[in-house]
Amino acid sequence: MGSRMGLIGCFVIVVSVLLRGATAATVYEVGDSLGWTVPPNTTYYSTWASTKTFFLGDKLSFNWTMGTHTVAEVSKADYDSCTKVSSYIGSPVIFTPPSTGSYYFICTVSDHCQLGQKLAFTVSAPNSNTVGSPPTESPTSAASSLSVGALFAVLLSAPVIYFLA
Ligand SMILES: [Cu+2]
Repeated sequence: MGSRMGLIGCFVIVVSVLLRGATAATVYEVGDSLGWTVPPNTTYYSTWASTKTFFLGDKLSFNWTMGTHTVAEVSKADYDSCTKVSSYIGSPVIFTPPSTGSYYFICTVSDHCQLGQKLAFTVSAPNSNTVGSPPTESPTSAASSLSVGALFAVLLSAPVIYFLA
């Protein structure tokens, strides 16, 4: 009875892992551990964004604990010229992109934007590996199905080990 429950439990875990992989939205901490602040260099946030792929449904969390900052969504022109516009002032500011496309954010406090506290990123449609996507996405999906397969094998082998012991 106990081993049967174990098998069912493993099955439930595998199914929920598979479902999560298909539908989970990611919450990105802007700047990771640095948060949203005046960065050590002016390319900090563009470098940060370049390491991520943002999909519709993901969220970006602008967090800061030190100093005074704002979060302002601006046009590309205002992003480039650090134009001061109306903005959100409380931390954290959680932004959920409403559609695919490019987004631009700056801090409007003092000269923070000029010092590099600005973020530009592009949001893609989920499952965008249909039309017009670069073939470089294939290794990523192959890798993730590999890891799911490995997890599957580990979970399925667990009850067997239990029986032998
Ligand atoms: Cu600032």
